[in-house]
Parts: sequence; C-alpha cells; structure tokens
Amino acid sequence: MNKDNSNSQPASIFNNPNEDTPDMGGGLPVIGYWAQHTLSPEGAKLWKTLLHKSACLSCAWGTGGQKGGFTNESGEKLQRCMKSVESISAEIQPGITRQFFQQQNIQQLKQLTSREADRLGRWSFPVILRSGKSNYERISWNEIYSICKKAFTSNKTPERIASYSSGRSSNEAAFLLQLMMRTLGSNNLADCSDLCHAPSSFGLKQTLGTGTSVVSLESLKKADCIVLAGSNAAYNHPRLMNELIQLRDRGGKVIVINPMKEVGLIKFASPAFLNSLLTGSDIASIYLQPIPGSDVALFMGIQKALLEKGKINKDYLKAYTEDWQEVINQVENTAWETITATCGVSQIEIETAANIIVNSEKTVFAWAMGITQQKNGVDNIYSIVNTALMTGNIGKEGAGVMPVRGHSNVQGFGSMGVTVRLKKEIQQALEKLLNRPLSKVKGYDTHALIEAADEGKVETLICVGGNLYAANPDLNKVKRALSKIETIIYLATKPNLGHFHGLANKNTIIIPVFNRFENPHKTTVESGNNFVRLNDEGETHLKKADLISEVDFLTELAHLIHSDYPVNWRKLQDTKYVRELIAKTIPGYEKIGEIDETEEEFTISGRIFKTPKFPTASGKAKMFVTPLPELTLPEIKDFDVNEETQGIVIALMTGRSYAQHNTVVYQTEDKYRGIPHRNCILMNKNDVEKAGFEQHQRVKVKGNVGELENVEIIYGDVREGAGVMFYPEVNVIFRAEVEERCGTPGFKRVPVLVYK
Ligand SMILES: Nc1nc2c(c(=O)[nH]1)N[C@H]1C(S)=C(S)[C@@H](COP(=O)(O)OP(=O)(O)OC[C@H]3O[C@@H](n4cnc5c(=O)[nH]c(N)nc54)[C@H](O)[C@@H]3O)O[C@H]1N2
Ligand SMILES: Nc1nc2c(c(=O)[nH]1)N[C@H]1C(S)=C(S)[C@@H](COP(=O)(O)OP(=O)(O)OC[C@H]3O[C@@H](n4cnc5c(=O)[nH]c(N)nc54)[C@H](O)[C@@H]3O)O[C@H]1N2
Ligand code: SF4
Ligand SMILES: [Mo]
Repeated sequence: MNKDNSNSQPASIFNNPNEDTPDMGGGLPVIGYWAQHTLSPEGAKLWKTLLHKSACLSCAWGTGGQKGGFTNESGEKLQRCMKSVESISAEIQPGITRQFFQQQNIQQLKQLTSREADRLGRWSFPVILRSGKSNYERISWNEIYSICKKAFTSNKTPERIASYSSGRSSNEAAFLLQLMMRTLGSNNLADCSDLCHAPSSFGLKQTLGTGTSVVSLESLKKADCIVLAGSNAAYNHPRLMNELIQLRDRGGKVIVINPMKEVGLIKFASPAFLNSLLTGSDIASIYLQPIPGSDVALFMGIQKALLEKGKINKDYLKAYTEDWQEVINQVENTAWETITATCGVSQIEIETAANIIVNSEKTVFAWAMGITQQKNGVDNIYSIVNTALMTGNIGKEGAGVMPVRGHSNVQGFGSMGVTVRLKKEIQQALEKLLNRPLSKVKGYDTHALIEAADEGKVETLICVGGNLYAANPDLNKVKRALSKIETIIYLATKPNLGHFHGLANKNTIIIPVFNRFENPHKTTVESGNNFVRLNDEGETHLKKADLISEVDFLTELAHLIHSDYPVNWRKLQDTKYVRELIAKTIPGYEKIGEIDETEEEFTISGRIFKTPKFPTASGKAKMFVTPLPELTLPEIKDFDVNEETQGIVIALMTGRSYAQHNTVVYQTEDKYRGIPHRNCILMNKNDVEKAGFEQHQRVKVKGNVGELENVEIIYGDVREGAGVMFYPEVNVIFRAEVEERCGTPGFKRVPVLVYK
C-alpha cells in the first residue's frame, strides 16, 4: 500500500468471494423497499406516521421530531431511512385477537421464530399466564394492579425487586421508572445499555468525566477525518452514512476498522443525494481488518507510529491531561512485533492510518459494538480516547470521540438515571426530593440480574420494553433464571420471544402500551448526539384495543406502592410535570422545563466539548495504560468432541443482519452479505478449505454451552480466524466472557468450533 496515497481504493479492496452480493450498500433496493411499503395498502398509515412530529423509533441517530419526520438535527431534509420504515411497518400491524390465545397454547407459541412472533401483530389488551395454566388469558386492570401492588410491596427486601428496560420508551417513562424503583429502595435498574454501550459510558466517565459523545452533528460536519471502528453504520445507522459521504466529498478521509469488510462501508448509495444514489459514493479511504477483540493493539500501533514520527501533541498532553507519560512509556516499550501479532494488521497499514490522522486537522473517533462488546471493552475505549488526546482531537469543533448509540432513546434512559452507576448530581437531587438517602446497595446490571435471578434472589421484575430473554447470552440459563422469579410484568408493543420463553414462576403479565407516535401526551427522547427531541401526542390505529401509556401505567403503579410520596404520582400523568421534575433533577436538561411552551428542541448543556476543559475533578482528561489482550482460541479437543473431529475453531462475531432490529427479525435473508437465511455462518474461504469444507456445506457450530446444527457455510470477506452469525438465535450456544467493569458480554469474540 502506498503510504501517501491512501485516499482512494474502495472498489478494489472489496474482495468478496460471494459473487451474488450487491457491490455497494444502500442503493436502489432501498428505494424499492420504500416504494413497496408506501404504496401498499398500509401506505396511508405509514405516511401518517412518517409525517407525525416525533423522533424515529429505530436508531439513536435522531431523525424526526418537531421539524418533521424527515429532518435531522441540523435541519436537513430527506433524512428518513428505510430502517425507519421497517420499524414503523411493524408497529402498524393489526392487533392480536382475543381468540388467538384461546387457540394457541404456550407450547405452540414457544415454537415461533422471532419473525413469526413479531408478525402476530400488536399486543392489544393485557394478558396473564398463570402458573399451571397453558394459555395466556385476558386480565382486568383491577386484577393487574392488585397483583402488582402485592408483588412490589409484600414481605420482601427492596433488593428482591428489579427492573429491566430498553431504550425505545420516553425520557418521561424512564424517569418515572427509576424514581419509583429508587423510592422503593432498589437500585436494580438493569438496562439494555448494559449489553451495549456501557463500556463507552464507563470509559468516557473515567477519562473525560462525561458519559456520552462529545461531538454534535453540527460539529461532525466540520471534521476532515473520521475513524469508524466496530460499527456497521450502513446497516444500523444509515443516515450517518450521509455524513461520511459529505466528508469524502469535501476531501476528508474515512478510516474503517472492522474484521469484516462490510460492503456499505466501502461504497454506499444514499437516496439523499442523487449522484450518490446512481453511482454510489466511496466511503472507506482505508479499511483495516484486525483480529476480533484486538482493537487496543491496533490503536496502540497508531500511537506508536505517531510517537515515532514525533507527532504526539505533547503541549496538549501537558496542558490538558493527566498520566500521559505512563501511557507513552507503555507505547514506547511495546514492540511493533507484539502489536502487529496481536491485531493482525501490518505496521505499514497502521502507519498509513496514523498518517491520515496526522495530516487531518480535525478527527472524530466513532465506534459501536465491535469495540464495546468485548471482554476488554473499557480498555478499547481508553485506547481510542488516548489516541484522540495524543493528537489533540478532543475539545475543539470538528473533532472528538463519538460512541454511535443504539436504540433511539437508550441514551435518554441513562441520562434519566436508569443505570446502576448513578451520577452524583442526580443522586443528590433525588435525595433532596425524597428527603432521605438513597439505598447504598449496589444495583444489578443486566448480567448481575440474570445471575441473581438464577440464585433465587429476585421475586418481582418489571420490564419496560425490550427482550431480556433473547438479548442475553446462554438462553437456556436465562430461561431458567427468569422461571425462578415469582412475578414478571412486561410492558410491550409487540410480542417477542421473551414473552413466550421468559416466563415467571407464578404470574407473567403483559401490559400492551402505546408507542412513541401514539401516546396521548407529549414525550421526549435524547439522540446519541445529545439532542433532545419532542414527540407530539398521537393516536393509535388499534381503535378497539385496550392500550395504556407507559407513563400512565408507571404512575398508577407508583401511586399504589408509594401513595403520594415523594410526589403526587397521578398528577405526573400529565407529562409536563414529569418534565418539570426532570429539569430540576437531571444535569444539562434545564431547558426541558419550558419545552411545552417553547417547543424548542435542544442540545443538552455540558455535553459537547469545544474547549479542552473536562468535567473531571482536576479539570484535565485522565489517560489510562491499556494492557494488550491475550487472544488465544481454544483447541478442538476443548469442545468436548472426539479427537478425530474434522473442523476449525474460530472467533465468532455475533450481531445484526441487514433486516433485523436487535432480537426482532424482519426478514430472514441478509442480501448485502449474501446470506440467504438465519441459520448460516459467514466464514473466510481459506478457513473453510483448511477445515476441509466448502461453501453451502451444512455443519455444526458449537460454543461452550450448546450447538446449532445444519448451519450453512457462506463465504464472505471476513478475516481468517473470524466468522459472523446472527443473534438472537446464536445466543443459545454460548456463555460469554464479561467485561468485569460494567457487565457487558463479549458478543463479538465468541470462540466456536465449526465441525461435521
Ligand atoms: N437496522 C438496525 N439498526 C439498528 C439496530 C438493529 O438491530 N437494526 N440495533 C441498534 C442497536 S441497539 C445498536 S447497539 C446498534 C448496533 O450497531 P453496530 O454496532 O453497527 O452493529 P453490530 O452488527 O453489532 O456490529 C458492528 C460491527 O462490529 C464489527 N466487529 C465485530 N468485532 C469487532 C472487533 O473486534 N473490532 C472491530 N473494530 N469491529 C468488530 C462487525 O463486523 C460489525 O460490522 O445499532 C442500532 N441500530
Ligand atoms: N449475541 C448478541 N447479543 C446481543 C447483541 C449482539 O450484538 N450480539 N446486542 C446487544 C444489544 S446492543 C442490545 S441493545 C440488546 C437489545 O436488547 P433489547 O433492547 O432488550 O431488545 P429489543 O429486541 O430491542 O426489544 C424489542 C422489543 O421491545 C418492545 N418495544 C418496542 N417499542 C416499544 C415501546 O415503545 N415501548 C415498550 N414498552 N416496548 C417496546 C417490543 O415488544 C419489541 O419486541 O441485545 C443485545 N444482545
Ligand atoms: S438513521 Fe436511524 S434515526 Fe435516522 S431515519 Fe434511519 S433509523 Fe431513523
Ligand atoms: Mo444496543
């Protein structure tokens, strides 16, 4: 590779051995999907929703809101992607009928796939599965509240009550959930972010004193280089691709770091720009393919290259950071051979990437699950922050660090205090409100919640959205753990695998809720770029259904448990009063107190860093030495198979197909990766041949707690030694290694045996 001419190589670097796959991401298939859905019989409902003033349901990029469904945070139009249509289409399905549950017993419902469960339609009335019964049945609201009141108040310590939540709901629901739980004395506020960006929040807090991105969309538009590590934005944050396209158009560079060559990160055709749509736009200027789990080494390599070129910004480090000398010493003392052997990327490629950063004025370092879902996810964050600090890229416009967040309001949940690591400021504000200290007992994050439930330590669980069962590794254990909980209450819009497999010991109750564009009151959400959106009131197409808003249910439940302490809960059913409470409690959210009058959406104060002053105790950023990971794989015999077994052990990266949203599968194929159905493993051709297999052969894939059979091998441009499979199906075969500092499972480096 030519050191100085690293800006244009995309088409040729894509070496997909699978000839049937498209040669770019996005493109005409996306327009086709739009047309098919918006012109279909459901089209009118779909358009109504697209035009409704509310934030997109799908990812945290933050499209939609008061300026209209198609507008991004900078006011640009044409920003609604196909993923958004996909998620709305699922919400505007008809309701499930009452007869359905009379006809289908739980054993039959357990046979459904994720897609089939979602296609049953919307939950449209509350149901209960009582112990010993074989069918879900309709239940009255009176009985629900009486069971819930008992479940939350009788004969137990607060630690035996827990919640889990997922970031589709509103800030208002999130705030109420945590206030209700903390008033009870329970800090058990597990959340989907524990499985997702928790290492980012943890790592950024330790280093920079903040928990979220320090870059706004506006600022991103001024960058001239973006490092995109462990993210497949072409699938999961499609409108981020517009920013990458525009950055390339203005002469900027994109460094992609990903063990898998994702076609959309090489070339992407965006419907927002006609030229791009017709011919496709180059995305990656350089594409580095490290060994899964080795990013710390790769970033250390970049740091070493900077050091050797004399390009470390020591003035910046001296003025604005702490402990930088230790980090530089480590880089100095780590040999290139160790670095390249650990990450599997050559010195020259690493130097090329370092050169690009050095020659750029403003670099944004962005990342997603490839970085966080690792046993050493926090070290990954440290190594990225170290690199950004060494190049003076934090605390100025157009530069910074940017975790690319998942669910559309997952970040809002964290801001509202739905977390086991509560900010001091929020703790103090809540203690003032309650007029007593909060419980000091450490709460369960998602991983700890499953462990505690399995040990019989949880009696009552409320799940505000999500799919606790299928989102976790080791599904059989999760099922067993949940079955030891006496009462589980699921608030949900649509059925998912968790409602049929994640059953309680005594009562499993499903509360059907309005989604974001149906609520009878206004709500707010927070995007990954720290922008707060206001969602207008709406209505549901399910005219005969018996739905409730999350806010109404939580306030009524809280009223039953706490009466009028510390607030008049029923008054909070008018969400304006919740926003007033949020304004007083949540740092940076002051403006939400007036949003009902002003309708002014806003950037949360204190989050975007334009100067290198940090909200840490010393005002400086803190740097951490990052140990290199030891990335050995087990041997065939370690999988408890006989010695003659023909096969190969690889590091499996488990994640999303093109057409799924987390545990919910919309379509079975993944056309951009050439994967025809869900039971496939994507592998490097050389690995397949080494193991004596061939493309399309059916094999078994074995993890440390189970195996999948009849799995079809598909060739893909993934580096040797790695493979790709889809969750939630694959979650049945492995117990993950866990990042000890925040409980996040290592979903992106799962050792598996592929064998006959
Ligand atoms: N359409 C759609 N949009 C979504 C979602 C969805 O399911 N569907 N989910 C939402 C949520 S909750 C989230 S968290 C985000 C997820 O968005 P992403 O993080 O983009 O999704 P993943 O598929 O989990 O993995 C991202 C990439 O990490 C790479 N990777 C794996 N291991 C490594 C590694 O060791 N190092 C590096 N550098 N890369 C690695 C994989 O090859 C993959 O390309 O998307 C959000 N948006
Ligand atoms: N192997 C593997 N496992 C993973 C991952 C991976 O990459 N690999 N990724 C992890 C990540 S990043 C995440 S975020 C988790 C996802 O974990 P979760 O967030 O727990 O799961 P989802 O599939 O997003 O939950 C979907 C359900 O949410 C409900 N829902 C949707 N909208 C609303 C709403 O407005 N209100 C309410 N109350 N309910 C609603 C619907 O019932 C829907 O079925 O999975 C994790 N698990
Ligand atoms: S990029 Fe994300 S927020 Fe924007 S329209 Fe697509 S799914 Fe919605
Ligand atoms: Mo996520």
